[in-house]
Amino acid sequence: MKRILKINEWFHPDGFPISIERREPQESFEPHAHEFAELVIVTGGKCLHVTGQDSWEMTAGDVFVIAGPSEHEYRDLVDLRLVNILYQPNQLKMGLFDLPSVAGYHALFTLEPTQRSRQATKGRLHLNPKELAQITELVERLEVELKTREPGFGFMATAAFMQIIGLLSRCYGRSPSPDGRALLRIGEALSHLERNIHREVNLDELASIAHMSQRSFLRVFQSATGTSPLAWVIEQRINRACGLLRHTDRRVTEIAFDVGFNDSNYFTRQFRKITGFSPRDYRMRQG
Ligand code: RM4
Ligand code: NI
Repeated sequence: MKRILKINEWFHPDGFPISIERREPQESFEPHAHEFAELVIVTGGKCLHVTGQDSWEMTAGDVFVIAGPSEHEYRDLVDLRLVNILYQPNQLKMGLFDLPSVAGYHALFTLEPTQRSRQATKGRLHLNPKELAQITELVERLEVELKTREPGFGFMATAAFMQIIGLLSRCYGRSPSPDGRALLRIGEALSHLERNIHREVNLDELASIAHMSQRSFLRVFQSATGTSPLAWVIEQRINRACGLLRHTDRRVTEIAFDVGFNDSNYFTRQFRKITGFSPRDYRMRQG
């Protein structure tokens, strides 16, 4: 049976959703998956990183995210050093403000990890020494907050974490690897969808942003996200609707229009399909 690392074993009992595990060096570790997401920053040495059927060599500067049910393992370790930032994505507002308009954010935090859970995918982000030094400094700040846990640490730690993901998302945009560029182009399309979530965006528009034919765009999109552009948009809209149902007292029909639907019955059907509840029941349970 495969080992799954549990939230209650790897996070502080106070429930704060970010935690750091430094491995200097990383010892060999059996194949495992996590109940949380893991942002891995390789700071030194090398090894063979095995995910599913495939493996690749990783070295200092490599950064990748393991999320969802993906299994991984390190083999042939040669003085490997890394920092694991463990986080619970559902407990954090990851895509705050304009972060979703940064293509690298989608590529690193959603596209690579979902692709990796279905097929072996090498991490494409490789930091240069200057970038690695900047990230290391932010990681140290995060670490101090998590260690001292002084009043306000939750806020300060979250701020440092956000700076880390923001900077990494930007670095991804400078990623020269060809595979990385292909994912970035899908990331650009996702940014565009996100910015225009209130209107219908057509396939033609998306394909031209991604510099692909409509056919290859659909294929690459499906392989990177596991879903179609339309389904992706609906899911984003329903996510937003969930937030509005929880945090405002706007009426369901108003919310349907707020998030970009122009038919509230259709909204209710899609909402039930994705969450399992009607918008009203959802609000009652969450409230
Ligand atoms: C291990 C190894 C694993 C990570 C745990 C938290 O040493 O780095 O990948 O999931 O730590
Ligand atoms: Ni792990």
